[in-house]
Amino acid sequence: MAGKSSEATGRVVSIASVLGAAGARTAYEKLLLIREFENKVYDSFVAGLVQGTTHLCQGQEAVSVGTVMALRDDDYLTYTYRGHGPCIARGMDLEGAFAEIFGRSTGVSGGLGGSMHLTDMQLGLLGSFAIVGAGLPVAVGAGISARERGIGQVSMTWFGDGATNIGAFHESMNLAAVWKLPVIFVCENNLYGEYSPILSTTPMQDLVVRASAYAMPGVVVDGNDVVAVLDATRRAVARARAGDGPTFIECKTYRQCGHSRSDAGKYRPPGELDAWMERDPIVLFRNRLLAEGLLDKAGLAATEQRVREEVQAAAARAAEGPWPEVRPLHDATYAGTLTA
Ligand SMILES: Cc1ncc(C[n+]2csc(CCOP(=O)(O)OP(=O)(O)O)c2C)c(N)n1
Ligand SMILES: [Mg+2]
Repeated sequence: MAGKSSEATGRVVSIASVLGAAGARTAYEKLLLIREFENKVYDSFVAGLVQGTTHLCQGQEAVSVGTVMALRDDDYLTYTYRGHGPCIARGMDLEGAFAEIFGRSTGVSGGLGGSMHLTDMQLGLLGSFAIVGAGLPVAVGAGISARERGIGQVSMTWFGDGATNIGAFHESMNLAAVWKLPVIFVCENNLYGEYSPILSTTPMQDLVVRASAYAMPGVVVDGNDVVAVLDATRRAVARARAGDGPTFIECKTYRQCGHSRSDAGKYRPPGELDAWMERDPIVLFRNRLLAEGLLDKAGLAATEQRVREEVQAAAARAAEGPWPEVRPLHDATYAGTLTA
């Protein structure tokens, strides 16, 4: 299991010093939004509303929130099939996200992509990638474009521990390092790739060593600590904006649910899930907010209620959306005209 943030990064960081009171409230709201959104996705799946499958990021929300909060509005993001977190943290329209997952034409990708293809170009959300590792070269491309534009934009890409065994990971890390591109590589090391424990597919558990193969700065952070993630990410983003090149951030974390909707996660050793549940990122942050006096119990409860209502209302509206027609599916697939 990951150590506390101070062990992982060598720094002790308080919420107040990194986020301030307003930022702390925003971070808590974003964490809750992602958790509630996915709870509703799960319920909707059981109710038969979800077209296709879903991959939940429950337990990994602090990675999404801590990294996205370090970004500017004009930065670029690529992520994976487990990509609800970065999208919601970035401010994706909730109704549009639900509608996409429900396969409705009012979805953010016209209802043609589902849970694994949430995009919004206005927010720099270039796409979730269902092919493991496929988002990294796209992020490097966005990094080249950012560098050419010369206004300090950065590109951030999220991927799992399993993706670090994919060729595209190594090519992307290499090119980004050689060309000193403004790319931040965020590895969500949740200890599993589908049903395989990391050490059965990868010769080491601490993936940060892979950054040194490309002479790239690497940092390990407690991925269940939103403050530690944000603190480390701000440094990486500052480096990138200053023209000093890419950084690899390994976030030690854990997915609390199975790989996808069809997986009950029974391959986990006894006690492992329980131990990680005690380090639930939302509970940890909630306790620290109280301890540092940044929100009282009434403030927390009001936030939780507001987020829950917002999510429920968005899902209800999304479920009323119309189904896509054939024409947009054709136009999104072929360059030519529909003749049949
Ligand atoms: C190139 C490729 N190989 C295999 C798969 C099947 N697959 C889907 S998810 C996954 C596991 C990836 O694990 P990891 O990168 O650790 O991400 P996590 O699911 O843990 O977030 C695999 C093997 C795929 N989608 N793409
Ligand atoms: Mg993994």
